[in-house]
Amino acid sequence: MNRRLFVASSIASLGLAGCAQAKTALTTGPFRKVLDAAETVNYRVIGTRGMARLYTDADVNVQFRLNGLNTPADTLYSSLAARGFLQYELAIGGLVDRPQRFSFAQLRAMPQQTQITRLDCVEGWSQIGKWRGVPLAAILALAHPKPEARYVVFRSFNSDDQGTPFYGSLDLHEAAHPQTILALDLNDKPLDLDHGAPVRLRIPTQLGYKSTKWVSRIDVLASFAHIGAGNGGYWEDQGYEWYAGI
Ligand SMILES: Nc1nc2c(c(=O)[nH]1)N[C@H]1C(S)=C(S)[C@@H](COP(=O)(O)O)O[C@H]1N2
Ligand SMILES: [Mo]
Repeated sequence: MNRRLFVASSIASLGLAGCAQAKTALTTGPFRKVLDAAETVNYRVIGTRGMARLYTDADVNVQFRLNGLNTPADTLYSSLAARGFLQYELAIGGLVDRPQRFSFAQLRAMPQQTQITRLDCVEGWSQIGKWRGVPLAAILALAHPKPEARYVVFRSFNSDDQGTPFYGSLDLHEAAHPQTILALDLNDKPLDLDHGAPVRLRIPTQLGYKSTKWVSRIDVLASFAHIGAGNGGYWEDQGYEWYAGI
């Protein structure tokens, strides 16, 4: 039996509402230990070398379901959105030889990949979407990570109701996976605000909570121990596994 699905279904069967509400229950106690042990097995044994399944246009969920924290409503995000994200810039920094800044137009002008893939939420639902965007590997190649770099950390424009900022991370290997993209379009239209405009991560080889919406900047780092509560992401800080390969 696939351990990863086992862990996902254990979470669901505990009645924890996955990404939308789960808070403290997963972070402490014996269940936390089970998750940690399963995570080690998943990461070592299953790995991230496979390719996510590709679907066809006929499979696409046109009304793509939404999940997660609220769409950002702060003045910075709203003013960028009001001008069609023309002033948006995506910075790539940290342990790189050549820090980069991309305007929205520059991102659009780069070679794009289209993929019809399924987003699997840990809450137990899936949606198939036609995603189009820039392979993250291309951006990392331009930035040229230093030898000590291990992780790619994605900052987001959104925060939860307590003001805790959203972030996520991948290791460099997962980040450079050929199906990991910075998506600009969903179902042949520019991403709408709710689905993560102007730029969201789309990583179909991992559970939905790793596909950070509303990406505001990217840093290449040796460790994520000093970000948030130190577990590599907002949902990971709530108790989800850092490694979420499917
Ligand atoms: N910034 C940010 N990205 C996020 C989330 C979030 O709360 N904030 N939720 C994640 C979760 S749990 C899922 S399942 C997917 C849902 O993507 P969708 O709303 O486009 O369906 O976004 C992920 N990305
Ligand atoms: Mo999710």
